This record gives sequence, C-alpha cells and structure tokens, in this order.
Amino acid sequence: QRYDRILLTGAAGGLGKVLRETLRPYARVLRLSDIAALAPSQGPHEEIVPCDLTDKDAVDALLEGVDAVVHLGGISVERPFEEVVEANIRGTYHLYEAARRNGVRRVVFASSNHVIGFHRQGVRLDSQSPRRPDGYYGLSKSFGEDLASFYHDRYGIETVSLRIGSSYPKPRNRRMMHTWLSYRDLTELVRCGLYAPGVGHTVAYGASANRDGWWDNRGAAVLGYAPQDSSEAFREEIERLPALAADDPDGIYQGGAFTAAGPYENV
Ligand code: NAI
Ligand code: 15L
Repeated sequence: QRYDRILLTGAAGGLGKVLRETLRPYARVLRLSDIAALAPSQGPHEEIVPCDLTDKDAVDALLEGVDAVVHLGGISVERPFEEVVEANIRGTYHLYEAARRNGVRRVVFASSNHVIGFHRQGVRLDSQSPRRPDGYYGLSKSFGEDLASFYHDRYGIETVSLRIGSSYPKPRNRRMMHTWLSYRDLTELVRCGLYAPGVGHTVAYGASANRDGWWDNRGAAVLGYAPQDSSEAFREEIERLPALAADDPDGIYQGGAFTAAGPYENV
C-alpha cells in the first residue's frame, strides 16, 4: 500500500528538508508546503504549494487531492503566545478543518517533548502520563494533540502525534543524550505513523534507542517502530562539554531551557 499524494507542511524547515528526501519512496507525489521559500521541484514526484497556515481558505485548497498529511509547519521554539497562537493553534485547526472537508484520513502531527517538559529529568513517562507543558509552544502542541483526538472521535480522521525529542544530525548537549532522535529513526517513525493500521489517535515519543531515555515508548512500538540508532555513539564527545551548573534547567527538567523562557511583556 502506498499513498498517492502526501502533503508535507513545514517543508522548508530543518526536519522538512530531511523528510522531503527520505519520504520519497512512500508516495507517488509529495506536496511540499511552507510560508518560507522552498527549493524548486526536483521532478514529477514533487509539487511545491506555498501556503500560510493562518489563511484558512489557502489551507483548504492546499489539502485538495491529498491522501495523508505530515504536519510539521509552525513555530518550533518557545515564543510569546501572540505568535504561537497564530501558526500553531489557528493553523493546526485550519489543517484539520481542511482535512475534514477534503476527506483526508490520516495525519502525522509533529508534537513535541515540550508537552511534558516540566516533568523532572529521570522520571519515566509513557504516552498516558500527565502532560506538563513548559511554555506557550508546549501548550500549542498539547492543543494540537487534543485537536487530533477530537477530529478522530468526531470525524474519524486518524492521527499519530509524535512527541519528538531532539532531532538533529547528532545530540548537541547532555540533555539530548536522553532526547535524541536520529534522522533515520525520524523517517521510520513518520513512515509508521503514515502506514500503521487502526491508529485512531495514538501518541508516541520520537526518540532513538538512547541508553538513558526517559520515555517508555510502547506507544511507538505498537506502530511497528523499532529504532536503529542511539545517542551512545556520541557519549565521549558530549561528555567533553563543560558540566552544567546545578541550577541549570537543562539538567533539571525534561524540556530543558524551554522551561526558563519568558515572561514576555509588551508584545
Ligand atoms: P523549523 O522551524 O525548522 O520548521 C518549521 C517550518 O514551519 C519553517 O520552515 C517555517 O517557515 C514553517 N512555518 C512557520 N509558520 C508558518 C505558517 N504560518 N505557515 C506555514 N508554514 C509556517 O522546525 P523543525 O525543527 O523542522 O521542526 C519541524 C516540526 O517538528 C515543528 O512543528 C516542530 O515544532 C516539531 N519538533 C521538532 C523538533 C526537533 O528536534 N527539530 C523537536 C520537537 C518537535
Ligand atoms: C522542540 O520542540 C524544538 O522544535 C526543537 O528546536 C528542539 O529544541 C527540541 O524540541 C528539544 O527539546 O531539544
């Protein structure tokens, strides 16, 4: 089974650029969308459709003829509420409304570890653990997960919400030894999110097989996800970095420095 057309939002971003290449085998056509400039189409397997997620009519048109969506677009770091609300809350609502109107049956939603970021490091969590958003960004992802749950219960649209840890070529600091998700494992997790049958609304953590991970990821195993990589390969390099101060949030909370952003005034 292979989708005819998959929409990738946020396709100009860090992970979008990666998945633009690695999702190629999983659909006849990838429709690539972003508010930022995108590299031109590389052939008949790619369609470029610029779109601002805050424009409801444009998002409706964006989803026409789409079978499944990988939704990465939006603000990806902690920012004042006024910014986050537009792209992440309003934008994700537009995406689900457009999915409903266009008969799209499956979404893979890029949620984030910042939905649970105020849990302390070392506390073992699974997908049923209480959420503890660590800022407006985490709150917006929490809203996205609830939106996915609602659109499944009400309209039968299935979603896999991936609480991505830290997806980069390699871990950048000590915290990411616990949260790292390699690009290879990211791709496999998104593939599982697109193709696993009967997911309803499933929440899974996006992490590689890191030795000291904080997340019990049975939710992802159910989808068929079996990570291939581990942050262990980078331990020596990371342990050469200066030690963290005892009160550095990067060593206290799962969400690290995001927990210490703000407050924002006069925005
Ligand atoms: P990124 O910031 O590089 O990419 C996000 C893209 O969304 C950007 O290209 C941006 O132009 C686009 N965008 C922003 N506002 C938009 C709007 N109004 N309309 C249309 N497009 C808009 O972020 P990255 O790292 O590629 O992350 C992708 C997704 O995964 C994001 O949703 C992020 O929250 C999530 N995520 C990423 C993690 C990581 O480690 N990279 C960890 C956890 C979650
Ligand atoms: C995220 O949600 C962000 O999009 C990304 O920039 C990283 O900071 C990541 O989480 C993280 O927690 O490391």
